Amino acid sequence: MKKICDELQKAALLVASHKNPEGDAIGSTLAFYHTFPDKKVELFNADPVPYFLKFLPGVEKIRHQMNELSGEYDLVVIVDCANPDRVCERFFQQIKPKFTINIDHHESNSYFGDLNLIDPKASSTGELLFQLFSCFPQKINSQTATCLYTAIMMDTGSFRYINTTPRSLEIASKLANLGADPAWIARNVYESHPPARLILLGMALQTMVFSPDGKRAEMTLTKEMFQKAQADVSFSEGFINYLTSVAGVEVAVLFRELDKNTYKVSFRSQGRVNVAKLAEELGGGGHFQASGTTLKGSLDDIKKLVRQKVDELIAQSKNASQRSYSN
Ligand SMILES: [Mn+2]
Repeated sequence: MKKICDELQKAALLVASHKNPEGDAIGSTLAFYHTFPDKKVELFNADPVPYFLKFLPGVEKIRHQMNELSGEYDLVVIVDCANPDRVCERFFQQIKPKFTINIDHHESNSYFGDLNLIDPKASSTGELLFQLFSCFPQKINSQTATCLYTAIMMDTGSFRYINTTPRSLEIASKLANLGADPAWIARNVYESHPPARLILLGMALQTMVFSPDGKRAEMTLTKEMFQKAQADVSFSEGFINYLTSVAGVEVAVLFRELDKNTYKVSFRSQGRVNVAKLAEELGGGGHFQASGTTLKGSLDDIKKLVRQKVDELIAQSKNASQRSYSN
């Protein structure tokens, strides 16, 4: 952390995070912008900012096309990315940074930076950044606090998942003291949806399937449903949580059509089954309680494979005790 703090003081920065961004990716990216108001800080994300994060201060500063970036960078900071191609294809080939700092909390991180700050026990990258920014003499300002609070709130599912620790709660409390407004942030993230989101949710709920023992639950979203509801991908954020809200469900699965015969498969665990392991077996990655992968093939074949893998894992985890996050 000390070494990273020293490097951060030296040069202009380019900060980037993973495509298809959520609160931790965008909040962590923006936090750098607000932490160094007197220095050139450029921000990049390959995909647009989802509507429920547009309230965050500074979102308009994020560039989305690589040709909008000024080119030569001495120092690039990558946040919340387990590996470099999560940023986007050809990012590193095109940018060729002289020095890369990698800050993340994914267990599967490949340590691709010249300096790596990786802590799988941290709830979020936002939590790590709070600790990092505490190295600087200046106080964390209210914009940074808002961005970091949003990052932690979203990655802990509003302080409900097993990554909600005394430390993450303590940091959230400190951020509230530094100017983050929890009620205002929650209203913007969770209660500012367009009606089309509920139309899409209605369609998704009709596709619900439970396994006979009720431990596996799934839902399917097709491109046709998005068209009918006039919704884009960001409208389905959080749908999978409706499945884990059902008593007895251990693993929830959401199949989302990306293209003909290509599906994004997302997993959520109620906390007993490690879905990071599941996603890795299927070529993806993520966290103990939230993970995903992309699979090719017919929807029927994909469902068959996924159901078998999920059921196996649930059976294997039969005697596993509740995972303690501090282990
Ligand atoms: Mn994260």
